[in-house]
Amino acid sequence: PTSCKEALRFGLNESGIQRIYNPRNQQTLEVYCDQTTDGGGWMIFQRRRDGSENFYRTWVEYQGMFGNLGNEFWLGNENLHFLTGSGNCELRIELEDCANLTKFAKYSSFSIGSAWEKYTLKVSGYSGNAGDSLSHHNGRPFSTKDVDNDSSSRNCAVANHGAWWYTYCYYSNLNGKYLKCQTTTNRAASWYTFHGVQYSMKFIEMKFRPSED
Ligand SMILES: [Ca+2]
Repeated sequence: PTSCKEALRFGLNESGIQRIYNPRNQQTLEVYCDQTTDGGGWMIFQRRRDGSENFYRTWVEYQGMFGNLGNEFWLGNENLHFLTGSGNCELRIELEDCANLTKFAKYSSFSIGSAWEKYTLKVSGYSGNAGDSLSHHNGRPFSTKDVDNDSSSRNCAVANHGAWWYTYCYYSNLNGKYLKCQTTTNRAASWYTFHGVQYSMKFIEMKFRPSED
């Protein structure tokens, strides 16, 4: 399969690690598929759940994959570009707060640009109950602590301990610091329209799937 959605169609309907064909290098790529949420077929590209993984990383590290697919990880900007850049994808973000309240944000259109385009985020078509804290970042290039592409005179990635499509600086910071239940720092892995920009989410998952066959 070339996607978790295609894997689902092939009958691979259990969530977990799946090998797919990666158009980037014509080789197989291990990914984590969510085959149950909202119809399934989602390829997870980011998860935070216990703070065990370091997300305060460099541009080169974010280009590749880091972490553990079974726990916390980033699938890598190169993979994201090649898996989302060629067609229409939907984006879904799961969030859970420290009172175990879960919410989600869904976008009907999502893609990540090439390295040449600095992995620019294209996102639109919000629905869900977490509020829209990502459209603000539409059209923005990716920034890391060592590559400042934000629109602030400061370095947003350093100031907010993350890596994101920062403006000046953010409405969401999901690669920020994992500080379970802490609510007093701009470094937190936060989603403004859920609990403000200083609230570190307990659980985060970011996932996409092709929007049509
Ligand atoms: Ca700056």
